[in-house]
Amino acid sequence: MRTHRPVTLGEFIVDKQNEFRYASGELSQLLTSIRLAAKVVNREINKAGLADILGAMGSENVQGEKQMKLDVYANDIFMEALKNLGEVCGVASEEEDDFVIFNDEMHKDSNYVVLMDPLDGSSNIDVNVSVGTIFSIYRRVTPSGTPVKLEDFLQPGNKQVAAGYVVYGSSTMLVYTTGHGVNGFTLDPSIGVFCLSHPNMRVPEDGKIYSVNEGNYVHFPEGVKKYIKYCQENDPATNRPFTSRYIGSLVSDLHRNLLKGGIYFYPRGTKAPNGKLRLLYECNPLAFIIEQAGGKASDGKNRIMDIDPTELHQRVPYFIGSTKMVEKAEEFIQQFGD
Ligand code: P6P
Repeated sequence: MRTHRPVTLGEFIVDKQNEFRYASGELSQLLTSIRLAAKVVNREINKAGLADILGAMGSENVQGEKQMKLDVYANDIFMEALKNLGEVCGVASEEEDDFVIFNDEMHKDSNYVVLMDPLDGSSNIDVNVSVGTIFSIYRRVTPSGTPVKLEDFLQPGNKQVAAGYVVYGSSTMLVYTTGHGVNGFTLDPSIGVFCLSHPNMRVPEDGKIYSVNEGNYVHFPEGVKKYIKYCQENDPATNRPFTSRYIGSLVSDLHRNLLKGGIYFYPRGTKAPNGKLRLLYECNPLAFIIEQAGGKASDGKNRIMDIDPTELHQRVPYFIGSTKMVEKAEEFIQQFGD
Protein backbone atom coordinates (compact mmCIF):
# COMPACT_ATOMS: atom_id res chain seq x y z
CA MET A 1 0.00 0.00 0.00
CA ARG A 2 1.40 3.41 -0.96
CA THR A 3 1.40 5.71 2.06
CA HIS A 4 1.47 9.51 1.89
CA ARG A 5 1.75 9.94 5.65
CA PRO A 6 3.54 8.29 8.58
CA VAL A 7 1.87 5.53 10.58
CA THR A 8 -0.17 6.91 13.47
CA LEU A 9 0.19 5.64 17.04
CA GLY A 10 -3.34 4.24 16.89
CA GLU A 11 -2.58 2.27 13.72
CA PHE A 12 0.73 1.09 15.18
CA ILE A 13 -0.90 -0.15 18.42
CA VAL A 14 -3.46 -2.17 16.48
CA ASP A 15 -0.86 -3.46 14.02
CA LYS A 16 1.43 -4.66 16.84
CA GLN A 17 -1.38 -6.00 19.02
CA ASN A 18 -0.77 -9.60 18.02
CA GLU A 19 2.85 -9.31 19.29
CA PHE A 20 1.45 -8.99 22.78
CA ARG A 21 0.82 -12.37 24.42
CA TYR A 22 -2.38 -11.18 26.07
CA ALA A 23 -3.57 -9.85 22.70
CA SER A 24 -7.14 -9.23 23.81
CA GLY A 25 -7.15 -5.56 22.89
CA GLU A 26 -7.17 -4.48 26.55
CA LEU A 27 -3.60 -3.20 26.43
CA SER A 28 -4.30 -1.47 23.14
CA GLN A 29 -7.24 0.31 24.77
CA LEU A 30 -5.06 1.22 27.75
CA LEU A 31 -2.37 2.72 25.53
CA THR A 32 -5.11 4.62 23.71
CA SER A 33 -6.25 6.24 26.96
CA ILE A 34 -2.65 7.28 27.72
CA ARG A 35 -2.37 8.71 24.22
CA LEU A 36 -5.49 10.81 24.75
CA ALA A 37 -4.38 12.10 28.16
CA ALA A 38 -0.96 13.03 26.76
CA LYS A 39 -2.60 15.21 24.11
CA VAL A 40 -4.75 17.00 26.69
CA VAL A 41 -1.83 17.60 29.05
CA ASN A 42 0.29 18.78 26.12
CA ARG A 43 -2.35 21.35 25.21
CA GLU A 44 -2.36 22.78 28.74
CA ILE A 45 1.43 22.78 29.02
CA ASN A 46 1.73 24.65 25.75
CA LYS A 47 -0.42 27.49 27.08
CA ALA A 48 0.55 27.18 30.77
CA GLY A 49 1.81 30.74 30.85
CA LEU A 50 -1.64 31.99 29.82
CA ALA A 51 -3.88 29.87 31.96
CA ASP A 52 -4.05 30.03 35.72
CA ILE A 53 -2.25 26.71 36.09
CA LEU A 54 1.25 27.87 36.72
CA GLY A 55 2.76 27.99 40.15
CA ALA A 56 2.18 26.00 43.25
CA MET A 57 -1.03 24.45 44.51
CA GLY A 58 -0.19 25.38 48.06
CA SER A 59 -0.17 21.63 48.86
CA GLU A 60 2.50 18.94 49.16
CA ASN A 61 2.64 15.37 47.87
CA VAL A 62 3.51 12.39 50.02
CA GLN A 63 7.18 13.13 49.38
CA GLY A 64 6.74 16.47 51.06
CA GLU A 65 7.36 18.14 47.70
CA LYS A 66 5.42 21.24 46.71
CA GLN A 67 2.70 20.26 44.23
CA MET A 68 2.56 22.47 41.17
CA LYS A 69 -0.86 23.20 39.64
CA LEU A 70 0.14 21.40 36.44
CA ASP A 71 1.32 18.35 38.43
CA VAL A 72 -2.14 17.94 39.92
CA TYR A 73 -3.84 18.82 36.65
CA ALA A 74 -1.85 16.18 34.75
CA ASN A 75 -2.59 13.63 37.46
CA ASP A 76 -6.32 14.28 37.18
CA ILE A 77 -6.27 14.07 33.36
CA PHE A 78 -4.41 10.72 33.31
CA MET A 79 -6.55 9.30 36.14
CA GLU A 80 -9.74 10.26 34.29
CA ALA A 81 -8.54 8.85 30.94
CA LEU A 82 -7.44 5.57 32.54
CA LYS A 83 -10.76 5.24 34.39
CA ASN A 84 -12.95 6.09 31.39
CA LEU A 85 -11.64 3.30 29.19
CA GLY A 86 -12.16 0.58 31.73
CA GLU A 87 -9.07 -1.58 31.22
CA VAL A 88 -7.49 -0.59 34.54
CA CYS A 89 -8.40 -1.76 38.05
CA GLY A 90 -6.03 0.54 39.92
CA VAL A 91 -3.50 3.37 39.57
CA ALA A 92 -0.54 4.50 41.69
CA SER A 93 0.80 7.98 41.14
CA GLU A 94 3.56 10.20 42.50
CA GLU A 95 0.79 12.72 43.23
CA GLU A 96 -1.34 10.29 45.26
CA ASP A 97 -0.41 9.22 48.81
CA ASP A 98 -1.84 5.73 48.26
CA PHE A 99 -2.88 3.71 45.20
CA VAL A 100 -6.33 4.42 43.74
CA ILE A 101 -8.76 1.49 43.39
CA PHE A 102 -11.21 1.29 40.47
CA ASN A 103 -13.67 -1.25 41.86
CA ASP A 104 -16.99 -0.48 40.19
CA GLU A 105 -18.72 -2.86 37.77
CA MET A 106 -16.83 -1.43 34.79
CA HIS A 107 -13.38 -1.99 36.30
CA LYS A 108 -13.40 -4.78 38.85
CA ASP A 109 -12.73 -7.48 36.23
CA SER A 110 -9.97 -5.46 34.53
CA ASN A 111 -6.52 -6.99 34.46
CA TYR A 112 -4.10 -4.05 34.47
CA VAL A 113 -2.64 -1.62 36.97
CA VAL A 114 -0.78 1.56 36.01
CA LEU A 115 1.93 3.38 37.95
CA MET A 116 2.82 6.86 36.82
CA ASP A 117 4.59 10.10 37.39
CA PRO A 118 2.04 12.28 35.63
CA LEU A 119 4.32 15.28 35.27
CA ASP A 120 8.01 14.83 36.07
CA GLY A 121 10.29 17.83 36.28
CA SER A 122 7.83 20.19 37.98
CA SER A 123 10.63 22.54 38.96
CA ASN A 124 10.91 23.35 35.25
CA ILE A 125 7.24 24.05 34.57
CA ASP A 126 7.21 27.75 35.40
CA VAL A 127 10.43 28.46 33.53
CA ASN A 128 9.35 26.92 30.24
CA VAL A 129 11.78 24.01 30.27
CA SER A 130 10.62 20.60 29.05
CA VAL A 131 8.84 18.19 31.39
CA GLY A 132 7.56 14.65 30.98
CA THR A 133 5.08 11.92 31.91
CA ILE A 134 6.29 8.43 32.85
CA PHE A 135 4.06 5.33 32.97
CA SER A 136 4.45 1.66 33.85
CA ILE A 137 1.89 -1.09 33.21
CA TYR A 138 1.52 -4.48 34.95
CA ARG A 139 -1.06 -7.24 34.97
CA ARG A 140 -2.66 -7.57 38.42
CA VAL A 141 -1.51 -10.54 40.54
CA THR A 142 -4.53 -10.70 42.88
CA PRO A 143 -7.76 -12.41 41.73
CA SER A 144 -9.79 -10.61 39.08
CA GLY A 145 -13.11 -9.27 40.38
CA THR A 146 -11.62 -8.23 43.74
CA PRO A 147 -10.29 -4.78 44.72
CA VAL A 148 -6.59 -4.39 43.83
CA LYS A 149 -4.13 -4.65 46.67
CA LEU A 150 -0.69 -3.19 47.37
CA GLU A 151 0.93 -6.38 46.03
CA ASP A 152 -0.49 -5.62 42.59
CA PHE A 153 1.74 -2.52 42.58
CA LEU A 154 4.82 -3.83 44.41
CA GLN A 155 5.97 -5.95 41.47
CA PRO A 156 9.58 -5.97 40.22
CA GLY A 157 10.21 -4.08 37.00
CA ASN A 158 10.91 -7.33 35.15
CA LYS A 159 7.15 -8.04 35.35
CA GLN A 160 6.14 -4.91 33.44
CA VAL A 161 4.02 -5.60 30.35
CA ALA A 162 4.49 -2.08 28.94
CA ALA A 163 6.15 1.21 29.85
CA GLY A 164 6.81 4.56 28.32
CA TYR A 165 7.14 8.29 28.59
CA VAL A 166 5.86 11.49 27.05
CA VAL A 167 8.36 14.33 26.65
CA TYR A 168 6.74 17.77 26.29
CA GLY A 169 9.68 19.48 24.63
CA SER A 170 10.37 21.43 21.43
CA SER A 171 8.02 18.80 20.04
CA THR A 172 5.89 16.39 22.04
CA MET A 173 6.84 12.73 21.76
CA LEU A 174 5.40 9.52 23.17
CA VAL A 175 7.94 6.67 23.45
CA TYR A 176 6.89 3.21 24.64
CA THR A 177 7.67 -0.49 24.68
CA THR A 178 5.64 -3.67 25.23
CA GLY A 179 8.81 -5.75 25.33
CA HIS A 180 9.28 -5.85 21.57
CA GLY A 181 11.63 -2.92 21.06
CA VAL A 182 11.10 0.83 21.53
CA ASN A 183 9.20 3.13 19.18
CA GLY A 184 8.82 6.91 19.28
CA PHE A 185 5.87 8.96 18.05
CA THR A 186 5.85 12.71 17.48
CA LEU A 187 2.64 14.69 17.93
CA ASP A 188 1.62 16.49 14.75
CA PRO A 189 -0.32 19.40 16.27
CA SER A 190 -1.89 20.28 12.92
CA ILE A 191 -3.90 17.05 13.01
CA GLY A 192 -3.60 16.22 16.74
CA VAL A 193 -2.14 12.78 16.02
CA PHE A 194 1.00 11.02 17.26
CA CYS A 195 2.93 9.80 14.19
CA LEU A 196 5.69 7.18 14.09
CA SER A 197 8.89 9.24 13.83
CA HIS A 198 11.50 7.04 15.59
CA PRO A 199 10.95 3.36 14.75
CA ASN A 200 12.99 0.73 16.65
CA MET A 201 14.96 3.16 18.83
CA ARG A 202 18.42 1.94 19.94
CA VAL A 203 20.72 3.61 22.46
CA PRO A 204 24.41 3.78 21.37
CA GLU A 205 26.50 1.26 23.35
CA ASP A 206 28.82 4.05 24.48
CA GLY A 207 28.61 7.82 24.70
CA LYS A 208 30.18 11.12 25.77
CA ILE A 209 27.33 12.78 27.66
CA TYR A 210 26.98 12.53 31.42
CA SER A 211 23.95 13.92 33.25
CA VAL A 212 24.16 14.50 37.00
CA ASN A 213 23.53 17.39 39.38
CA GLU A 214 27.16 18.21 40.14
CA GLY A 215 25.95 20.66 42.76
CA ASN A 216 25.57 17.61 44.98
CA TYR A 217 29.15 16.44 44.32
CA VAL A 218 30.38 16.83 47.92
CA HIS A 219 27.51 14.59 49.10
CA PHE A 220 28.20 11.73 46.69
CA PRO A 221 29.88 8.41 47.59
CA GLU A 222 33.60 8.14 46.74
CA GLY A 223 33.00 5.83 43.78
CA VAL A 224 30.60 8.33 42.19
CA LYS A 225 33.03 11.19 42.77
CA LYS A 226 35.78 9.17 41.06
CA TYR A 227 33.49 8.43 38.10
CA ILE A 228 32.64 12.13 37.68
CA LYS A 229 36.37 12.99 37.71
CA TYR A 230 36.93 10.22 35.13
CA CYS A 231 34.33 11.90 32.89
CA GLN A 232 35.98 15.30 33.39
CA GLU A 233 39.57 14.25 32.72
CA ASN A 234 40.49 14.74 29.10
CA ASP A 235 42.51 11.57 28.65
CA PRO A 236 44.60 12.05 25.45
CA ALA A 237 44.99 8.29 25.14
CA THR A 238 41.29 7.79 24.66
CA ASN A 239 40.48 11.34 23.55
CA ARG A 240 37.59 11.28 25.98
CA PRO A 241 35.92 14.69 25.66
CA PHE A 242 32.82 14.16 27.78
CA THR A 243 30.04 16.74 27.85
CA SER A 244 27.93 17.54 30.92
CA ARG A 245 24.25 17.98 30.11
CA TYR A 246 21.70 18.21 32.95
CA ILE A 247 18.25 19.63 32.26
CA GLY A 248 16.73 18.90 35.65
CA SER A 249 14.05 16.88 33.89
CA LEU A 250 14.70 13.14 33.98
CA VAL A 251 12.57 12.37 30.92
CA SER A 252 14.33 15.01 28.81
CA ASP A 253 17.82 13.92 29.89
CA LEU A 254 16.93 10.26 29.34
CA HIS A 255 15.43 10.95 25.92
CA ARG A 256 18.51 12.86 24.71
CA ASN A 257 20.86 10.18 26.04
CA LEU A 258 18.72 7.46 24.42
CA LEU A 259 19.10 9.18 21.04
CA LYS A 260 22.75 10.29 21.31
CA GLY A 261 24.31 7.96 23.87
CA GLY A 262 25.02 9.01 27.42
CA ILE A 263 24.42 8.31 31.10
CA TYR A 264 22.03 9.92 33.57
CA PHE A 265 22.64 9.26 37.24
CA TYR A 266 21.04 10.34 40.48
CA PRO A 267 23.20 8.64 43.14
CA ARG A 268 22.62 8.27 46.83
CA GLY A 269 24.14 11.09 48.86
CA THR A 270 24.28 12.48 52.35
CA LYS A 271 21.25 14.61 51.46
CA ALA A 272 19.41 11.70 49.82
CA PRO A 273 20.48 8.38 51.36
CA ASN A 274 18.53 6.37 48.74
CA GLY A 275 18.78 8.88 45.93
CA LYS A 276 15.78 10.93 44.83
CA LEU A 277 14.07 8.97 42.07
CA ARG A 278 11.22 6.55 42.74
CA LEU A 279 11.67 2.92 41.80
CA LEU A 280 8.11 2.09 40.75
CA TYR A 281 7.01 4.96 38.52
CA GLU A 282 10.25 6.59 37.41
CA CYS A 283 13.14 4.10 37.49
CA ASN A 284 11.43 0.86 36.39
CA PRO A 285 9.53 2.17 33.35
CA LEU A 286 12.57 4.01 31.97
CA ALA A 287 14.73 0.97 32.73
CA PHE A 288 12.35 -1.17 30.64
CA ILE A 289 12.66 1.34 27.80
CA ILE A 290 16.46 1.60 27.94
CA GLU A 291 16.98 -2.19 28.15
CA GLN A 292 14.65 -2.72 25.20
CA ALA A 293 16.77 -0.14 23.33
CA GLY A 294 19.99 -2.03 24.21
CA GLY A 295 21.10 -0.01 27.24
CA LYS A 296 21.37 -0.60 30.98
CA ALA A 297 19.83 0.64 34.23
CA SER A 298 21.11 -0.15 37.72
CA ASP A 299 21.28 1.24 41.24
CA GLY A 300 25.05 1.24 40.87
CA LYS A 301 25.26 -2.48 41.61
CA ASN A 302 21.98 -4.27 40.84
CA ARG A 303 19.76 -4.34 37.77
CA ILE A 304 16.93 -1.91 38.52
CA MET A 305 14.25 -4.23 37.13
CA ASP A 306 15.26 -7.07 39.47
CA ILE A 307 14.76 -5.03 42.66
CA ASP A 308 11.85 -6.34 44.73
CA PRO A 309 9.86 -3.27 45.80
CA THR A 310 8.89 -2.83 49.46
CA GLU A 311 7.11 0.53 49.40
CA LEU A 312 4.99 2.39 46.85
CA HIS A 313 7.14 5.55 46.85
CA GLN A 314 10.50 4.02 47.60
CA ARG A 315 13.58 5.70 46.17
CA VAL A 316 16.69 4.08 44.71
CA PRO A 317 20.04 5.34 43.44
CA TYR A 318 19.79 5.40 39.64
CA PHE A 319 22.28 4.97 36.77
CA ILE A 320 20.76 4.65 33.29
CA GLY A 321 21.92 4.93 29.68
CA SER A 322 24.58 3.52 27.34
CA THR A 323 25.69 0.13 28.60
CA LYS A 324 29.44 0.88 28.57
CA MET A 325 28.95 4.13 30.49
CA VAL A 326 26.76 2.52 33.17
CA GLU A 327 29.25 -0.34 33.52
CA LYS A 328 32.15 2.13 33.88
CA ALA A 329 30.28 3.94 36.66
CA GLU A 330 29.59 0.56 38.34
CA GLU A 331 33.32 -0.26 38.15
CA PHE A 332 34.22 2.92 40.04
CA ILE A 333 31.51 2.24 42.61
CA GLN A 334 32.74 -1.31 43.10
CA GLN A 335 36.35 -0.15 43.44
CA PHE A 336 35.86 2.96 45.58
CA GLY A 337 32.54 2.30 47.32
CA ASP A 338 29.04 3.75 47.33
P1 P6P B 1 17.70 17.87 41.38
C1 P6P B 1 12.51 16.33 38.83
O1 P6P B 1 12.03 16.77 40.09
C2 P6P B 1 13.34 15.08 39.06
O2 P6P B 1 12.56 14.10 39.65
C3 P6P B 1 13.95 14.62 37.74
O3 P6P B 1 13.12 14.85 36.66
C4 P6P B 1 15.23 15.41 37.67
O4 P6P B 1 16.24 14.76 36.91
C5 P6P B 1 15.63 15.52 39.13
O5 P6P B 1 14.44 15.40 39.90
C6 P6P B 1 16.26 16.86 39.44
O6 P6P B 1 16.60 16.83 40.82
O7 P6P B 1 17.89 17.46 42.83
O8 P6P B 1 18.94 17.67 40.57
O9 P6P B 1 17.08 19.23 41.18
